[in-house]
Amino acid sequence: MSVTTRREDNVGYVTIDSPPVNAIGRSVRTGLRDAVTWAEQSNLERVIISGAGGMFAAGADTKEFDSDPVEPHLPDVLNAIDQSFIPWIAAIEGVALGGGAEIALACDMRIMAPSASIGFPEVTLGVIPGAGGTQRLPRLVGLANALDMITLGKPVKAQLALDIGLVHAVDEDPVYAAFMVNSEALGSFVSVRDLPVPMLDAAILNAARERINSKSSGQIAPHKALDIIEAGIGLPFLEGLDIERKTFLTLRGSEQAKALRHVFFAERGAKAPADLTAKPVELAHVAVVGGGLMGSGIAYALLNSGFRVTILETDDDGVERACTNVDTIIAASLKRGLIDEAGSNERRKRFAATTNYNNVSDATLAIEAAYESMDVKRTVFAALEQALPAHAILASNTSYLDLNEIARSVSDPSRVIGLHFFAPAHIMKLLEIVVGAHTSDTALATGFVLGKRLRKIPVAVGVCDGFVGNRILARYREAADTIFMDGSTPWDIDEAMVEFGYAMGPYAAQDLSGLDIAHANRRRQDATRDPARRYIPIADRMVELGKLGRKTGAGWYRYPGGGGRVDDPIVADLALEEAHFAGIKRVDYSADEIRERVLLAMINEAADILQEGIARNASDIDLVLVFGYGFPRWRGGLMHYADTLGAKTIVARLEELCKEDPIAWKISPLLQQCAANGTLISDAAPA
Ligand code: 3H9
Repeated sequence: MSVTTRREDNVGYVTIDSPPVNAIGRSVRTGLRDAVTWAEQSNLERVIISGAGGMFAAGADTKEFDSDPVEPHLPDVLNAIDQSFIPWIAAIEGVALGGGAEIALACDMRIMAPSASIGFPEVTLGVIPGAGGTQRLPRLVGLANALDMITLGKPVKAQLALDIGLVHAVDEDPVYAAFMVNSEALGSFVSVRDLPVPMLDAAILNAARERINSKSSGQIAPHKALDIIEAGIGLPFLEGLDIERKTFLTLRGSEQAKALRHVFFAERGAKAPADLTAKPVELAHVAVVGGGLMGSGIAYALLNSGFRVTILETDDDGVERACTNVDTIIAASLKRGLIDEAGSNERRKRFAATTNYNNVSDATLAIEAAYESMDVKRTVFAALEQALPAHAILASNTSYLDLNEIARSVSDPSRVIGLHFFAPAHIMKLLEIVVGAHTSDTALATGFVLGKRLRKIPVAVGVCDGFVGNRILARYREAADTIFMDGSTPWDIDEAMVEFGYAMGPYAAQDLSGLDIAHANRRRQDATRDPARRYIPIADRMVELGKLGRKTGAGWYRYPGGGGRVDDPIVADLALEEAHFAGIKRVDYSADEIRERVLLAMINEAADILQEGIARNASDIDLVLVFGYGFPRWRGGLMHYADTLGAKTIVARLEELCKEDPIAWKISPLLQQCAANGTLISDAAPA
């Protein structure tokens, strides 16, 4: 019963009822097709279509995209609605997305609730609208608006939908409003397909093409959407519909669409494990230790989710700095229209900064974001143990330090967990939840609940140097530095990775975060580094030269006058020198070779991470890389990408690379197993 029908007098009510999001699968399509026949046979005066549970429809059921399309097909069902002699009115609450929005476009009239939104997010799943969206929307809202909505995939709110002519009215009760529409007015509405096509405007098309090139580089679907919209302008409606359908079906089976579907479902799967039944600690007041950029970002994220927050600092200057930092974020959010005046005042009321640990005696969670030093952490945790209630959870935001050692600073280490945020903490979606040797299920459950309340993507990870994300990042940089020293330049490596789909390459990214952080890590690792492992000294030379990145005006690149980056021949010379000292004969790597080496190094490390149980599964690694480290979403994450190469191919290539350096390229046993068994890396589980 995915679609229900009922009549009251001569009005028919058709309700899409397919929880949780009214996705349009086969049974909904069948139900809608039958509803058209029912309405016509019942000789109704009008049909009002809405969605159950306060949600119109979330679009096609994307779970069906992995199998062949099955009749009835949505475009045919919508053509039947469109051509019906009974007027249909779409009453939209919640969201009308993708195929849901296309249902609305096939109706004669559309009414939205003020809080509802409507849009065509198909390109975010690597496809284009496949049930008339590319042909009906330009007729309804004009070329520029249609290109914006379809190629960017961003839904619009009711008021904007009204302003651009996408809907006829906005009403608190759209179903009742649809019932009240005057019959004469209803009869005067023209079906969207019969509206004139917009003029072909080269300037608008070129602007959209440029925007796609800059914002959606590497992605096929937005370009295809533009092409089909453009082609539709010169074609009769049904012919336009036909090329749209063919393109939709081709894209549906493409690698990019599969990758984007994988990330979509992995994101939704990022939740507490089903067997985690412990009750989380109740959270109302959270203490944050340290009001630097990370601590204040965490504090703001907490304020945004309704918590009372107190930042703990060591002295008055620290308190003042913390207040200024949080205030700056509040003011920026206000300026960007993310919150209003009342919201900013209310957040300020829930915030305090102090040096007095007694002020957090009712906090049930503390998140330490202090300086990355084990001594500092030990002192902080001992103080937190004294100040907070005995059941409170004590979390560290450490990026690299051993959580188990931190936990030893308190008498009950089961209270200690890692909550690794990514800067800026109020914006970045990833949250690594670090599970220590003694972390209790209560602490873990609290971490997941917090992640959900902060609307982040929580991923449980185990303890090791760098956890999942920074450990792979370290290998990424090591591989890049080796390529640089042995025959390339930072700018060639950056360009190769941007071509792969990263917004910026490893060197440009490091210039942003600063070379000193990785330097401090290398010094920390000196004592435990395998002495037989090749060490690339160029980054140390950079620090000696004071080239720490953008903040010093020069890093891997130069930033003359604080402006855009330029290649730096001095940096290129460092590699020549070091290669000369080491007696290395440099080679000229192609962009493909650069990408291959860097990505294989990351995949190999990630496979070890999975085998060691530092990550629970391959999808979690994909989430970490996509949401914390800029790995292109449309490649599906590192492990999904690895499967597109295939474990056999990867291992064969790693065997070649092993001949160059058997330590750096030591092949992960997990990859070897997958290659030998012919199984997917994404299906592999920790040993
Ligand atoms: C399309 O329409 C193509 C057409 O043009 C052409 C057709 C011919 N399918 O996100 P949530 C599941 S392409 C299947 O946590 P929220 C989701 O996996 C489609 N399942 O809730 C989760 O399952 P679980 C274009 C779907 O309230 C549960 O529903 N449409 C779909 O935070 C709850 O989801 C889109 O791209 C789906 N389409 O957000 C919209 N959508 O509980 C995609 C959701 O087992 N969807 N599920 O983990 C969304 O943006 C959000 O889910 C939505 C709700 C805003 C609707």
